[in-house]
Amino acid sequence: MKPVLYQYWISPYCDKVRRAMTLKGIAWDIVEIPVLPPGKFKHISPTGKFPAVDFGGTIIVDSTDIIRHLDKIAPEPRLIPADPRDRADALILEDWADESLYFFDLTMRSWPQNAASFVDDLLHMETGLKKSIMGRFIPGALAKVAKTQGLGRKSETQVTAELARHYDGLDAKLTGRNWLVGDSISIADIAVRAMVFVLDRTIEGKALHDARPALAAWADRVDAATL
Ligand SMILES: N[C@@H](CCC(=O)N[C@@H](CS)C(=O)NCC(=O)O)C(=O)O
Repeated sequence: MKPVLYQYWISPYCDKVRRAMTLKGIAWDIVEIPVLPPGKFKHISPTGKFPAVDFGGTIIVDSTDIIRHLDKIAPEPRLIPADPRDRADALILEDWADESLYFFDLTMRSWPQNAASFVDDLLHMETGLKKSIMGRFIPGALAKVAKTQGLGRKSETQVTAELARHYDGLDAKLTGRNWLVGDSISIADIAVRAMVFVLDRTIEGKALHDARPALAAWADRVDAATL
């Protein structure tokens, strides 16, 4: 029986899980969660957060926990490094991607020049009046979350400069090496790549990515292994 991934297609956390399963050669089925009405899948994810994966009756919520489980049921190639120092580095980078880069995505996609593509990505299952009404509210809702977190209170110039510094760090780390940690692809590469993928859907994020050759070559390498 194939695992069933409950997902929002555009969620970078769901992308992490898909990439991990592709790398491990695991086939899966998908249930796409509609944005409205909320709470319809509380029986799968009591927190209302996705991804969640049903592994034949065992449901795991949260991309990090899902990838830990994948490493148990399909150990090769392993995504959480065996070496304790590499493991620590990989998990710290994963957490940085999940908890820091994610808010650059939320913030930058709420900007007027990027909002239309976000609405299209999020509401790809919706049509007509429902889509146009929801589409009007979504950028504001996104901006509210970004402001509550803090990054959304900064100017576009400041946020773009901060992301440029993060991308400079990645570009330096990846110059002359294939992967972020150790000699093989790990959870760090998958988590960071998933965030860079959604950031590429902003005008500013795409330009910053394209201007950094080591980062760009690494992104292609991760895609070749995980898509
Ligand atoms: N730490 C979680 C984060 C998952 C998450 O925040 N997912 C978002 C989509 S990107 C979600 O389900 N949001 C719905 C909500 O907050 O109600 C993970 O790694 O899976």
